[in-house]
Amino acid sequence: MDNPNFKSGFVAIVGRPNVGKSTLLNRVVGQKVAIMSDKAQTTRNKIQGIYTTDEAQIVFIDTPGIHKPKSELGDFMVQSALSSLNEVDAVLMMVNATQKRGAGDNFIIDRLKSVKQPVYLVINKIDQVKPDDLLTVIEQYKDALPWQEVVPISALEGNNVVEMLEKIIDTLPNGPQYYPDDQVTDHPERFVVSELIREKILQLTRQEIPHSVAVNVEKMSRQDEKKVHIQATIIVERPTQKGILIGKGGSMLKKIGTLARQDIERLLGDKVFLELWVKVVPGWKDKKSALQAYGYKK
Ligand code: GDP
Ligand code: K
Ligand code: MG
Repeated sequence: MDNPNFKSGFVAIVGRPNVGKSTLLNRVVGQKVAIMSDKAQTTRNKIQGIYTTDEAQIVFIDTPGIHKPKSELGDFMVQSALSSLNEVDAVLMMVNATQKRGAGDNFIIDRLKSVKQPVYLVINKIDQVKPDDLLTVIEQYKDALPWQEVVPISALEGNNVVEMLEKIIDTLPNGPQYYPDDQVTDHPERFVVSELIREKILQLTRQEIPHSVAVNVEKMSRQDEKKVHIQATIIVERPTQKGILIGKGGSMLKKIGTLARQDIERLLGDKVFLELWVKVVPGWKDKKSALQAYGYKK
């Protein structure tokens, strides 16, 4: 039976890099869909996480950090973040409770001034601050915009997250359940898989491999009932980067593959055979056609 009181809507999460947007999304949907890293700019595409209860459904859009573009790819990121704000029912502006309000926060606040939908200020990482310091942070932001609510949370530990979701649901319009109960993301599994591989590259190679690395899942097919065969290409800009990624006797690539495979197996609930290749494409991130081929669409 259709529930006429069912509420639903789309909610964008904005905030500068590393405030905890992906962590919140992962907590809310209870599955690893947006990659996490202690480095900035690991989220490039809009990733939707879907939260469904008996009464409501929230479809989250995890936007890349809004910041001044440095390349074609950077420009894509800003455009994608800004355009999503005009298509949603509410916006969560996330800030870091352990840091002072800075230029990066102000840049985003300026852009939110034109948003008509309710904007919530979500102060994250409260597990790391004393109550008095939290009050100081609230003081810094409370008059910056006509916030719908100011909500302190810990995305990592879960403090106040359910309460925040209930507040959001209260202001959502009545509407249909857009996605089935068991769906947590509308991105094809391929994209999530490529993001999991990219996450391992960034974790294991530290500074040597820049964020311009791309991962393209070429093939994903079920070999038999219990095994999925995945073939993916890692794209870098220089031969030296290729060397680092492969490592001595292939050791680095093997490490990346093992860690990524474990995460992918958890995601798919199946055994996985993962085959990784490394390819050099000079200057790929400034080429629009390459961006499109690797799945970054405007
Ligand atoms: P994003 O760039 O905004 O998506 O940020 P991430 O979700 O990737 O988080 C960046 C870093 O902050 C990661 O190391 C997270 O583990 C950490 N982090 C996120 N939320 C919290 C939190 O509530 N408390 C603490 N202590 N760390 C957090
Ligand atoms: K990040
Ligand atoms: Mg992120």
